[in-house]
Amino acid sequence: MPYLTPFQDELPIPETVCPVEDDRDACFLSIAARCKDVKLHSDLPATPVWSYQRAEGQVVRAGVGDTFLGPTVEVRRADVVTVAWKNEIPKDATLPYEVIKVNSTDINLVPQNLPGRWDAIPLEQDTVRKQAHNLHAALVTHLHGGRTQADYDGWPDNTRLSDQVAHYTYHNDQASTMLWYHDHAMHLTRLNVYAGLAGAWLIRDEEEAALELPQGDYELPLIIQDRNLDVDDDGNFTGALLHKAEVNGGEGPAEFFGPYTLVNGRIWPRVDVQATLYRLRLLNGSNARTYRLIFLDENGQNLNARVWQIGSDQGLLQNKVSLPETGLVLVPSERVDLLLDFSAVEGSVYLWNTADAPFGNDDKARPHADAITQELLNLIADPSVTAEVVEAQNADRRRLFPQVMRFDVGAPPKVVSAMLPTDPLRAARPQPVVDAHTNIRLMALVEQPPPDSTEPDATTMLDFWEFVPLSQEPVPDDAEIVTFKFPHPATGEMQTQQCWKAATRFYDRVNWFIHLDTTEVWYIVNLSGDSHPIHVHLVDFSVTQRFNYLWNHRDPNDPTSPSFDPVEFRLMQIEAITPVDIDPNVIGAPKDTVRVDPGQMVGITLTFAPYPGRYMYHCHILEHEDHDMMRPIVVVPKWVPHHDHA
Ligand SMILES: [Cu+2]
Repeated sequence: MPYLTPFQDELPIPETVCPVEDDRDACFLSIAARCKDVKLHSDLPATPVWSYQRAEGQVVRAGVGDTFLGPTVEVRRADVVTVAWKNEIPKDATLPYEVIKVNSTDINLVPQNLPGRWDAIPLEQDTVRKQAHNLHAALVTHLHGGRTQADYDGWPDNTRLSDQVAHYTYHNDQASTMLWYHDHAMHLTRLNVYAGLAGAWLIRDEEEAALELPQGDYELPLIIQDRNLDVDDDGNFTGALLHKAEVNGGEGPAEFFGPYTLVNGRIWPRVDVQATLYRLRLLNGSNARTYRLIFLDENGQNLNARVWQIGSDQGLLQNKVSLPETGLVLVPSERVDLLLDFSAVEGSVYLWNTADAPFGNDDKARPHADAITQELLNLIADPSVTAEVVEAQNADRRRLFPQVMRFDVGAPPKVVSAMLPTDPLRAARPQPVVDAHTNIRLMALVEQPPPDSTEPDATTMLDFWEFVPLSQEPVPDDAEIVTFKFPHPATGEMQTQQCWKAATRFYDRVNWFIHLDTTEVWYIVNLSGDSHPIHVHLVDFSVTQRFNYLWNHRDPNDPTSPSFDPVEFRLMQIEAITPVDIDPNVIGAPKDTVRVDPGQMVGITLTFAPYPGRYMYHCHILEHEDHDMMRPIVVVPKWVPHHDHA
């Protein structure tokens, strides 16, 4: 297996750009998607990628090094900015890497851990791989977490082809936070984002400024992603990316997990920091991988208790919380705003991942503290430890390389300006009213086996099952009816609601017409075996409920009970049972992406404002989003008449 040295390359930082004002005082930016060759590691040949690049904009901070990530856009709250999103990828260019599936016959090897096309399904049997050879750039940009008018939200079907441009206007009227922009094209999101199309978007406001947080060189965006690499016939890296997914007789998840962890576009980078307080803006920009992150000193001591989280997806927490020693879980698209004082540490600080992929938040799979320390000490003693050695340490073999990056701590700065802020970090935000009249919506996450799992490249579909109460409309004769039992979010009283399964795929009819300016509670039931990051466009939300549940009186958390399989079982009933603690950094946090663990039913409270229009909610595992774990919603003013389907 070809080898790359960790912590060899300096951490790149994308340049920061602000909009330019034109003669009518409008703020304007132009960002072009282009082909580019970039180093992912200094020992690799250059990698062909697709990359967002500044075409027009004011550079307020130069970047460090080269990266495929787009510029970091920085705006003030309520700045109205129009971005020209240009597709400048040549018409004849095709996706700059291979998309392969592996149907592994050797249970002793985990294909996702290995570079190269070993054991790939032959080209003639792999439909997607053939399609990818003829795949040109059809692009549409979504600003994740943005309160964006529906026309500019990046509806997946509204793509722009080569030489076409979309002018999207963003009002940015929301609390200071780090959003991110990325491609959102229908059935192509996983491939376009994997090709490199992503970047950060910072909103600044007075509330944040009042905290006098570390800024400039002391504020680091850290965008974490995983990738796999192609190799030639001699087993050497070619530099090209490789999108490799496991499909074992249709059982495979087909999610992308790669062995190499990149921060800001570089594999296992290092960065020089001074012995002072830093603000770290983390984003999990991976297609599918969840990280469970631990900061370690060079003796392998866990530093998490000394790292403060001050913000979440949608802005500042009211009170800071320290990171759990068991690790900070970050699902795809989640962001955290951290403060770490390097003056209290000597030598180097390592960022370590302890999560398996796929991830089910199973504590039994969490490595013991001693094992983590040993991993680090082994790597420091011999950075060339082969994959086999590391692999042997991971009994589950679903986490090949634990290292993410390294911070090398130098001297303190001459002037220390930033201090740890005191609580509360911000004023309390108005709480949405949840009462007996609050509308409750029910949905389930289901892994649907492919209709013909004998096809070599058969892929599991990931569906949202969307439910509509029987009381709401006449139902078809063959409707699948499911009884839900759950505590009412306002009163706590057990409710029984009979619903029918009204949609499973993206293009099924719209069911959920949501009144503008109203608050709803959504209960999301995870019937699958892995955690899913669920994202709702337009809104921020709070995670307000978390339960274990029974399906058809069976307990999904009981290992002796069969797991739910939609082919084998007809879903009759879901019953919320024991409450589960919400993570301390999620309680009361402004969120736009929520982790829903297997065997759990999670409640989120959301208020739909300020714009009407057609939006969507979806799983942010991009392979799931592209395979129908995505549904449309329509936000509509109360006074607009509604004509029923019936
Ligand atoms: Cu999912």
